[in-house]
Amino acid sequence: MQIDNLDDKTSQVRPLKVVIVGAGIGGLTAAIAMRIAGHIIYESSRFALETGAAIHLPSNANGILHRIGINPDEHGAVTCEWVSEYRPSGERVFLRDVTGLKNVYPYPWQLCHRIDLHNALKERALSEGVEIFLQSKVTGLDIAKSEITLIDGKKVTADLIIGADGTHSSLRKYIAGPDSASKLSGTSAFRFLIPADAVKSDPQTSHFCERNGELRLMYGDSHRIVMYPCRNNTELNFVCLHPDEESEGKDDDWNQSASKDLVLKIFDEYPADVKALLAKVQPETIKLWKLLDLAALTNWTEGNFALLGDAAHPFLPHQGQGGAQAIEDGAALGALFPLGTLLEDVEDRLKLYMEARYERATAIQQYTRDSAFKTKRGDHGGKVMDPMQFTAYNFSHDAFDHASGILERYLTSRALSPGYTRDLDCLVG
Ligand SMILES: Cc1cc2nc3c(=O)[nH]c(=O)nc-3n(C[C@H](O)[C@H](O)[C@H](O)COP(=O)(O)OP(=O)(O)OC[C@H]3O[C@@H](n4cnc5c(N)ncnc54)[C@H](O)[C@@H]3O)c2cc1C
Ligand SMILES: *[C@@H]1O[C@H](CO)[C@@H](O)[C@H](O)[C@H]1NC(C)=O
Ligand SMILES: *[C@@H]1O[C@H](CO)[C@@H](O)[C@H](O)[C@H]1NC(C)=O
Ligand SMILES: *[C@@H]1O[C@H](CO)[C@@H](O)[C@H](O)[C@H]1NC(C)=O
Ligand SMILES: CC(=O)N[C@H]1CO[C@H](CO)[C@@H](O)[C@@H]1O
Repeated sequence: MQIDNLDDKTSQVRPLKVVIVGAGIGGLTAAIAMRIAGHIIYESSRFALETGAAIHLPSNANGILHRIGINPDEHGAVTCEWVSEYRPSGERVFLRDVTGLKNVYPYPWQLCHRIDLHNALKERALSEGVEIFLQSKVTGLDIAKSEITLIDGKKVTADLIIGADGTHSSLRKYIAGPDSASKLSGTSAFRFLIPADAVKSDPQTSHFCERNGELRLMYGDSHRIVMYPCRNNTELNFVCLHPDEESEGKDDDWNQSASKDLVLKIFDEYPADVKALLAKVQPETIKLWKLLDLAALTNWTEGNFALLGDAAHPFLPHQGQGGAQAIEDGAALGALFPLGTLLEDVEDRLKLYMEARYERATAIQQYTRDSAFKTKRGDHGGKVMDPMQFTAYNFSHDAFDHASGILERYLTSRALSPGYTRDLDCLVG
């Protein structure tokens, strides 16, 4: 990674030099949102671990994407039209038509392939002039010096450093101490995609595709299958949750494989049509993923450094808000660092970022934890939750407007404080 001196000679105010560590969903959103605000951003990451599977874009995240110039419709996103819940016996608990949500919330609730979303963010960031340096693992941070160290030993200083390096964050410990690594939650997931055509063409499974845009939850006591379409309804995304001890995966590997036999064995209590559905998976595409969790950190910021996304608040994937909350963090930073932000204001702006984001992200993090199922090794979950219960709170929030309001109130009250009213004397001569 290489840093040039990119001072903007045409502007009186030197743009802040912002370094973002990690070009995932949250880091890229922050880069684009802050770039639009006029700053110069650097990203360091590797992209090597991008894998398939889909992600929720609820209204609250979808609105942010539109605001930064990304229309998920153009990237194969499918609007969620139905939500259903089934028991492993096949018994239907409910089927809800959620098309009416479009009349309530400003943006649709969509389902998007993660790679398609990531590519869209990457392209948008590059077109905004964001520089992304790959293969640039960050290995150290000195908050007092506002400096990061790269794997090759090179040091880079910045006016603002954002740690957006995901759930396995290596920068989190600089704020939260050595015991802040994400912990195993006791739950693992198989993740894979199955082409919709393969499901439609088999009479035993075609009914799984009878409705477009259906989020189908097949929930047992300690086994859950979550199925939803992406890529214009041409692919079905599966997340098959189960207790860790049934698959015994490795702890720290996003790209580990598992056999089809193991998937079918663990979901053996499900009816024949569900097993016929699961059996359509191409074995080499099955990924096994151990879900990590972390108690809420007390603080995400110190000096001119802040954490964002999964680095600040890793999520269990039970409410489809993990990516969305990372996107909201990025939007809030964009709102709080408009062009002209002074270096001396950075630290206070990051405190406003905490104020804008902490309560909401932490509440949603707790909600997803509660809605997990109980496992032998985990110490959470088991509360009976209506999966639709918190949509209102989660869906109508506009993270950019919320943070802008906080900034406006802060600037107004600061302008009235003694240190600043002195500067107003010139107006009264
Ligand atoms: C491979 C993968 C697959 C996922 N699949 C799903 C899914 O299917 N559905 C879902 O809801 N959620 C999924 N998640 C989680 C979800 O994407 C996150 O909740 C969301 O992306 C949070 O965004 P983030 O930017 O905080 O972290 P991430 O998107 O995880 O991005 C972190 C980035 O930091 C980079 N990085 C890490 N360490 C360093 C370092 N030391 N130096 C430089 N760069 C570093 C990583 O390479 C990565 O690009 C997945 C995450 C990953 C990493
Ligand atoms: C992930 O695993 C597959 C095989 O399962 C392999 O082909 C691929 O190269 C791996 N990707 C990474 C980034 O390791
Ligand atoms: C999905 O459909 C849209 C609109 O028809 C199209 O622009 C887009 O390329 C398609 N995307 C994918 C991933 O199939
Ligand atoms: C977070 O840390 C910063 C800097 O150390 C401190 O000023 C701030 O008060 C802390 N915020 C909270 C909510 O503890
Ligand atoms: C986690 C969380 O804050 N959930 C909220 C979601 O929305 C409902 C309805 O508005 C609230 O009552 C919950 O508190």
